[in-house]
Amino acid sequence: MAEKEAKSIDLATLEMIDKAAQDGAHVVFERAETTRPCPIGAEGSCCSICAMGPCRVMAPKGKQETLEDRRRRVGVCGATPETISARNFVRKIAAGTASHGDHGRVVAKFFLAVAKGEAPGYEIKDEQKLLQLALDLGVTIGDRSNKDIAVDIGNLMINEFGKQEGELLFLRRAPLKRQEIWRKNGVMPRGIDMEVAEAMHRTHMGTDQDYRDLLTAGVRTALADGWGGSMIATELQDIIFGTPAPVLSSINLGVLAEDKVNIIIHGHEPSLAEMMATVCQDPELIEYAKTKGAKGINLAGMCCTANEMLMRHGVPIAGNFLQQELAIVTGALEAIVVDVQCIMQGLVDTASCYHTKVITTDARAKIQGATHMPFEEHNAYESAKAIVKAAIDNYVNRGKNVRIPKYKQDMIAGFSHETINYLLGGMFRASYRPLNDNIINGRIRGVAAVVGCNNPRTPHDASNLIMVKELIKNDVLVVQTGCMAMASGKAGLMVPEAAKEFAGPGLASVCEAVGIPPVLHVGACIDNSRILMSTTAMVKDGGLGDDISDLPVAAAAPEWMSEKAIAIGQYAVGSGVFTVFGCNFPTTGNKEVSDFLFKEMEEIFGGMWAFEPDPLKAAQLMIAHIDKKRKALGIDKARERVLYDMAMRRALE
Ligand code: NFS
Repeated sequence: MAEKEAKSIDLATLEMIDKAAQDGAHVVFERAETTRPCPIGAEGSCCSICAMGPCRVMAPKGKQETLEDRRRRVGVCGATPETISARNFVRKIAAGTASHGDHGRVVAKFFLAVAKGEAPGYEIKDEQKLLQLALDLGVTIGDRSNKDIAVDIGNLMINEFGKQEGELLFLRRAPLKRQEIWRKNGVMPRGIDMEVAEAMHRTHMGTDQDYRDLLTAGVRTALADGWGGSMIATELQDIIFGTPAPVLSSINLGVLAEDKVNIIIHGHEPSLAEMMATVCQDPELIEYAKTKGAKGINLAGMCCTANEMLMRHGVPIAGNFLQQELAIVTGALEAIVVDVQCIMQGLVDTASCYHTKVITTDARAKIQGATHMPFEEHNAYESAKAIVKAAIDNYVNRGKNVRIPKYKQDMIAGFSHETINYLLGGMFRASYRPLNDNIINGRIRGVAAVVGCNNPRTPHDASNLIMVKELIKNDVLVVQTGCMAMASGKAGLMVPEAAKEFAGPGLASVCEAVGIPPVLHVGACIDNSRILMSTTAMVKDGGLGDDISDLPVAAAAPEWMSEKAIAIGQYAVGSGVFTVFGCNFPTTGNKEVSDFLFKEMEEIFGGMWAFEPDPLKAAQLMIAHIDKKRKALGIDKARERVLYDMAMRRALE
């Protein structure tokens, strides 16, 4: 049992790991045992960017290195371990930024198509957000139609990707002091694609060979993700698909149905998912499913697409990253429909033991052995319908070897930046004032973002749970995205009742008054841009300093695995946030590079990285950082509960 628990703390997951073993199906948990990580690559000490290598430049373990040995510990070209480590790190940032950016680009082009009426079945859903964005971007509103305004916005946003000079438009949303820090250090991103291309060039053999310069340039690349590609994706998706508002749904493999056609949609870009949600309610298709002996169609999500559909439609979530193959192992899944990112190639091999169809839909992401059914946005309804039909046709092939774990849990999702604003301040005086006031009076100690992936190198969901519980127990309000949001959802932390059970008295009293859980689901990974907007709103509301780095906030990715997570970490740090990663860290082989990330960055950017694989200790580091910021703001003394009148509020500012 102990060995089993080392794999996951989620009972549905453990049950399906057992079933996979009985069925002879291979899954990630088993592969992680047979394929051990390469210790040289893991610490960032392998350079494989040219054919003179790969060069391995590990420091000798446990003995003092002579100066001469140190001089010789370089790549064939003479690249030092610092350069190699920094290059590897920046390449991860570039890959992560490229992924979020490419997602943002597809959304921007799609947005323009919707605005022009070229994407039938889609429309502008959030007019208020459209107009707000027009104001932010300086697009004329006047008596123009929403469509015309949207066309201008679409063109401006697409231009952000290929721009060659100037600054990305959303950067001017940041606190002024933050913008000054970025300008002073030369890290204001210009065009999103340009930053990625330049990062790839800088890290090419024989180009930038000063690790501090490389890592600083990496901040610019990463900011082009957070305040660029990711933010563009979030903003435009909200306008065409709707800005999330709180919605109740359920999560875990138990959301699959015994007697219906089960379809999981997995990946990241929501345009297909949106249409799938509509098509699965088509009476004609439901009737068709009945002709095959099913009682209906059951759609569920996996990974970040799941977050998107959950927030906007209440579509249940089948699981997070490490559960994708296990959904097939239930034997009850007719189709897993995927687009881009975080899709394991192992799905196809797992599916070979069951009847599940793996359907790829995006021209950029095909998988050998899967069925490719292109999703065409200009013919969205019909292409989604063909996919659903293929799943229905597969229902008759479902075998007898079906076991759906009984576990599922209620959760509330959809706490967008706008929603938090309304919930706290009310529809007519939307504001972060009550949050700031509660931080100042000490009921809420601070805010922590716990985000990112699962990683089979650490027990599935365990670090998240330990960290989040420790934070809320200490009155830290937690906001979550990505697969970590799902981990907390499964554990029952995303319902209002969790406040009473798990939160400290101060946080619990605020949650009770507002009617929110102590752990807020903010969205998919690209929606970490919502957290940037929330921190900015906290600064602008006053009383907590004049920059993001002054706020009593911290961030963490306790079970991260993807390059996107590194890009997110770097833009959080570059935006002034203390950010701690668990599991492992890709620069541990080099002290100089780690020192830059963990210490020097604080002097330059006001935020810094930390690495702490023990989630309890990591939570304590976050709390200590929050307390440090409270002290600097002069709000560290426990305060009496006082009702603020206007004069007092002004005095606070
Ligand atoms: Ni984020 Fe989403 Fe999950 Fe990690 Fe993957 S799904 S974009 S990368 S694994 S949180």
